[in-house]
Amino acid sequence: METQDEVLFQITAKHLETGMRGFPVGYCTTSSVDPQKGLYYQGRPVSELWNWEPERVIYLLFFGEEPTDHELHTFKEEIKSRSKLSPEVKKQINLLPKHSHPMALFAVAIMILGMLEGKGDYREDSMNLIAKLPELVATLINTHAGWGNGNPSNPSLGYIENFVQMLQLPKKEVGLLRVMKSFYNLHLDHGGGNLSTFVGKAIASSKEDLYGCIAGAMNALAGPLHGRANQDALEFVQNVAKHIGEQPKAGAVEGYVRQLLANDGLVYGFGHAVLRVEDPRATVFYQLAQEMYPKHPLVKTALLLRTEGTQVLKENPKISNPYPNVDAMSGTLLTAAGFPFSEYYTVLFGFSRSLGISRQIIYERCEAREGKGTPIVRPKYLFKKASVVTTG
Ligand code: AMX
Repeated sequence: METQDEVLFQITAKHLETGMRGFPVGYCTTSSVDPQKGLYYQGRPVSELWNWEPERVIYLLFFGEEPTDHELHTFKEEIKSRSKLSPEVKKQINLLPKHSHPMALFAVAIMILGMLEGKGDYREDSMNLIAKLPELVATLINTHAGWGNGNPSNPSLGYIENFVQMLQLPKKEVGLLRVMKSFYNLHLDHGGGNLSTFVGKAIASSKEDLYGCIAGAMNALAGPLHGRANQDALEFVQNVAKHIGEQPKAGAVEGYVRQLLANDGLVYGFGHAVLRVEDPRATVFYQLAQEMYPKHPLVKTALLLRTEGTQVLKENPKISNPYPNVDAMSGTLLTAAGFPFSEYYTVLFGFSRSLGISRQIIYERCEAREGKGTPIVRPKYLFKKASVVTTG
């Protein structure tokens, strides 16, 4: 633990307008991100627990310890008993405009849930939100995609099992459940300072209720530099594959990336604000894809991008991290597993991340500073006269 007078970070003028990169602002009691080793949940590397039962990982993050079999059973029952979405919430989700991006619907759907079922208690609302998200997200995707009402909820199947069976997919592949479970487990939390989590906690510092905080956090996640990178990364891999054909070669991939960067393009799925190595979550997705779908043309392209993309990005010294991040392979893997609907990828990310954000909000509102909670967020901006903007 730090001593009260210890200098943790020095802010000089060069740190202004850098997105607060690396400024320590508080404690995170769920997870941490090491630039060289990646993500840890409660001190355990995600490489150890990505293929656990999702409810076990949720429990670990929420309560700080791996559950005993009895504790896990009781927790599953608790989630089951809270899981039903009311017909009114479903009706309102069905009425939302279908032409918008699903992330906009997701944020609004969370607000609707809060309006109709919010209790105004962070712990209670978090547990209800987590329990109801499988049905809420399945309802949202089914209605937005025009796939019909989907199968009724059956929480006895298991948390992600129930979610997948509620999706009214045109066709279900055998490997989808395994991929969805690993996707869910690996997106649950990512330290305290990632944008959506920080935004959620900043909103909570005004004592807004949990639903308002998570809806705001989802709007932050919706941006292409953050959560929506998983949708853009798949579209990027598809574009590369379209240009270089179904039998991709390293040289062609390298040439494509080089040209993209020469035109100031972004290599989606690469780079990170904190990590300085390949994201261990991406490593898991690469391994799964190689094991489950080695012949899929997009998998082959994404694997070539892993090496060639990194090589070309390394040549540019301004890029702090030339390695794949979590989004580099997740969409390609979901596509190979029979879920090629990229506009829903960020919703799947948010479905999972809502857990970590909710738990961190509980800490900041109900546990930090001996239960008093952290004060309202209020950083300082220095006045600077803006240059005159002329119109017309
Ligand atoms: N392709 C092209 N240029 C890149 C790049 C990439 N993958 N990653 C970084 N750069 C550029 C930046 O745009 C920046 O350019 P500028 O100086 O002209 O503004 C410069 O390199 C320095 O950036 P950085 O310090 O390396 O990264 P950052 O902390 O500012 O940004 C991130 C991190 C993730 C936004 C950035 O790497 C990026 O835009 N990557 C592509 C989008 C992406 O995959 N996002 C997902 C991130 C994970 C997540 O939240 N889901």
